[in-house]
Amino acid sequence: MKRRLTVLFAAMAAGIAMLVTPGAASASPAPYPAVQSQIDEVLAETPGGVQTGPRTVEWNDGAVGMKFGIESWEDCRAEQVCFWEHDWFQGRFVYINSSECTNRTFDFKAWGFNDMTSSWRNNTSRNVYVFQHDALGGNRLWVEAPQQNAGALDPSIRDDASSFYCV
Ligand SMILES: [Ca+2]
Repeated sequence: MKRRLTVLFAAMAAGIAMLVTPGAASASPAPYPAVQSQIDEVLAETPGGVQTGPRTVEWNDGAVGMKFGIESWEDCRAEQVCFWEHDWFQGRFVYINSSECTNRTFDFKAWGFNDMTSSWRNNTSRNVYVFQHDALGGNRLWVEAPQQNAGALDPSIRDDASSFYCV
């Protein structure tokens, strides 16, 4: 948090400097330019998504969301099931509240996250069943027991998850 504030203050200072000297050379970059372009991409391909913060897109009134950049294990909150883009809970991740996912089927493509999961955390009391193709098709790739996680999926099942449900 402290580092983010430092970055923010630096950006604010740069902005003030530009106001004082309008002729100054190039503008300083936005704090998370790469993140915003990733968010724009996801919004373009997933109807119903709403950007609710500098690093957050939400669906279904916030019951499902995606966060981008500087993510970690702790970002998966209580009563959430989370799927990360990279090993060891890095990169963008999708989270879904347990009440939303229970006894419903979801396709990752609804959030621009098809075939992208490399690590996961199940921070709920539910079991989660993950499948290879849309609508629980293909092989069942793995089962997430309550309060379990996987930091690095086997290459045979990494980047293959397309749908899941929770019970
Ligand atoms: Ca797949």
